[in-house]
Amino acid sequence: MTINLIKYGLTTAVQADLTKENGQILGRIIGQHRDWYQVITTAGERSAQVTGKLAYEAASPAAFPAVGDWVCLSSSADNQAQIEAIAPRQSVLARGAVNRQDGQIIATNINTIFICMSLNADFNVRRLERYLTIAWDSGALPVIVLTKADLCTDLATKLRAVADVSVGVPTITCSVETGQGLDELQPYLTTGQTVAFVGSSGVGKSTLINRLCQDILATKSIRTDDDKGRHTTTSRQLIPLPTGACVIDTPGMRELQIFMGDLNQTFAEIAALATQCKFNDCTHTSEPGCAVRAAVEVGTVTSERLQSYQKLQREMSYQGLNSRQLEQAKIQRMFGGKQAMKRVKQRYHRD
Ligand SMILES: Nc1nc2c(ncn2[C@@H]2O[C@H](COP(=O)(O)OP(=O)(O)OP(=O)(O)O)[C@@H](O)[C@H]2O)c(=O)[nH]1
Ligand SMILES: [Mg+2]
Ligand SMILES: [Zn+2]
Repeated sequence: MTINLIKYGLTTAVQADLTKENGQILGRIIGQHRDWYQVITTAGERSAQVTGKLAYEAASPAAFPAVGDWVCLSSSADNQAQIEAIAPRQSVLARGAVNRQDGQIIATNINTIFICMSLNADFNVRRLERYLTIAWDSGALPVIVLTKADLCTDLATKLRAVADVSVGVPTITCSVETGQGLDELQPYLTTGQTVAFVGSSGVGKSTLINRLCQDILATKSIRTDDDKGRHTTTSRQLIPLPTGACVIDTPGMRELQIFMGDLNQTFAEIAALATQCKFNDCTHTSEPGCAVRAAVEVGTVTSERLQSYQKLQREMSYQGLNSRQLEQAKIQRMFGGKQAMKRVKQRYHRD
């Protein structure tokens, strides 16, 4: 059996970037489990572990392979495949800061991120802002995929709410029930492309992926298990599509934490207004001459939007702080200023 790795997203750029040593073979991580990886190679699927050297030298979770990585494999004496090296990553989608211990890579080497959100119960633009922020930071292109259009009765209102927080991001409205909008996904699903599906649990990511597979599989009259999409996804996996692209299915994340990400891109209008605030370091809370609060007052920016921005900004400002510094930053925010901080500390010391 020979597998054509082009179906798994191999490009000449990847090949040029990778330095394989004698005897090593090329593979792509298609599944990640507790302590082993599923890797696809021209000779088929292999289960593999990282070498002791790679694990020993790893300074953070980012040093370990993730789904989407191109890797160099070797075989040990007992024919167990070993991951010796990871090729430079073209893009990294992550929650948390990947150079820290609590960071987590969701997928790598992706061209497009389908941020999936359903048009019924799950609809929440505040959550969309979070996903957009980590997507902008990944190096891949975000696309908003609004699912379950068949269950939506106020589409125009919801589309306006999405447009308000996602200037310039392509938005596709679709339904697996009616087939609406599915063809609009196709331009992102051509040969050599890797697309990651992210979004809350139950929005229909796996159902959509199954449908994208089945459309062609059906012409080959292969039946697949109809129920497959109804099961919640438990691990990330990379799947080649009949269109030539490959997709990464991910489990819905309950609470999407961000410590990094380009807020100024997600909140472009607030960033632009902030340049007109009287103070450079204006927090848009109580400073005089604040252009952002002025905009909230006249209604060009909603107060929910400003609150969401400030909340994410606070999360991000904690990035890179250790737990003690984090506590201090919180106390500082609660009590304000250095003097207050001093008083709080003195009180603690006395006790
Ligand atoms: N009415 C309707 N239901 C849909 C549509 N797409 C998916 N569903 C249903 O939504 C439910 C959840 O779909 P999944 O594909 O498992 O959701 P998921 O995003 O993969 O969820 P996790 O794997 O838990 O992250 C299933 O019962 C689907 O049948 C749609 O377009 N319309
Ligand atoms: Mg799923
Ligand atoms: Zn301001």
